[in-house]
Amino acid sequence: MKTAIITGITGQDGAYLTELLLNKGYVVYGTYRRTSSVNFWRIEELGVQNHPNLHLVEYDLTDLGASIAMVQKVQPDEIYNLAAQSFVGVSFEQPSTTAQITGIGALNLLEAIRLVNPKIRFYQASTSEMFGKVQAIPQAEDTPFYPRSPYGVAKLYAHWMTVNYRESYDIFGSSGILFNHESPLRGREFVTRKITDGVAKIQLGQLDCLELGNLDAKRDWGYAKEYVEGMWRMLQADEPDTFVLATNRTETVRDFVLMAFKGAGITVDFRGQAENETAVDSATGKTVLRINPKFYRPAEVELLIGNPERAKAKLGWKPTTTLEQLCQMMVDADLRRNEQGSSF
Ligand code: NDP
Ligand code: GDR
Repeated sequence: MKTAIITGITGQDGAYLTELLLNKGYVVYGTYRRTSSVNFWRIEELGVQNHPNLHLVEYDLTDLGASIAMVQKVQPDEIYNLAAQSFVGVSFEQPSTTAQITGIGALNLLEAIRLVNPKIRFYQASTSEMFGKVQAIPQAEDTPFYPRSPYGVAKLYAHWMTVNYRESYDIFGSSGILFNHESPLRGREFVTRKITDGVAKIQLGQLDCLELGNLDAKRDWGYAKEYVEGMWRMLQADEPDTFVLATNRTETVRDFVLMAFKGAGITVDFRGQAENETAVDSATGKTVLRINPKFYRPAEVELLIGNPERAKAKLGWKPTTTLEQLCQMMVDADLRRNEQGSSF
């Protein structure tokens, strides 16, 4: 029976990975931060919060001493570092906090592994945001990095630290460069969930109009549940490495808006341009989407599309859920939640 530490168990990926590892017979130590109102809604929704092999550990990634103590106490076989200040928009407002959590936080865990037991396998949640400004299409493991946000820069530091500890201390540290992955458990601040939640509320008469920023940004969106399987495969491989996980399909935010409205049975037409663009319900003539410039970012990542060939060849990993299926799954979940008055 293997033991794993998952940092960030209250997040989307933490919840799905917890479910996956418990199903595989692991003992899981899932970390969460102390706050005045900790929220375990995701692992509750997956029905794993009371699993006998799940232990919840209070832990803050920015504390080196706590990192060493936790690794010493748990003596895990594997550590999955999913905790981060993960919202790109907020990283422009809080660059220093983001650097501490998202960048130095990973280093703290690597140091803990080096000092306590260098045989522990380490997964670092790296991101397509490290590619940032387009240098190649599609982006693969050898594409040059050009991050466009304090979040992307902090993640790049953590990525290179993982590579450096692999090369310097022979630590099994793998870095998964994951492109956007979504699900009904996605936080509502991220654009796909914001859209599906807003569309569901509009359908149910609980909201008049959705407000978004840049509709032209293109993203390679996959299904989170499939991506956590890829994380696990990376730590079962013979050698540590860097892997891209992506679908190799890219769509605009506008395309996702259309898809979500369609999924809720509403047909919309886009009118106007740039900051004056709107979407109108073609049956009622009501404006159901407008642009709010406050959702634009100081620097934008315009186009992401990933090449997952290495993961396919070396890990046997490939995504199967289409964007249409994913979007419909999210719309249905948000229709159900909003009908029941759920606040998540
Ligand atoms: P979420 O934002 O849903 O979850 C982030 C988790 O990190 C939460 O559990 C959060 O806790 C925790 N956390 C934040 N700060 C700290 C801290 N100081 N100490 C301990 N824990 C902390 O992210 P996702 O699940 O979507 O993503 C998982 C990881 O993968 C992140 O590192 C993200 O940057 C990365 N990633 C995500 C992608 C995606 O498309 N989802 C793509 C590529 C990379 P709390 O609930 O208390 O805030
Ligand atoms: P991203 O995801 O920045 O790619 O980071 P997000 O969903 O926040 O934005 C995607 C694109 O949509 C545009 N956008 C908006 N975004 C938000 N959040 N809200 C809006 O109203 C809005 N309008 C337009 C954005 O400008 C952007 O271009 C996610 C996170 O999960 C990261 O942690 C992860 O590393 C990357 O995906 C891969």
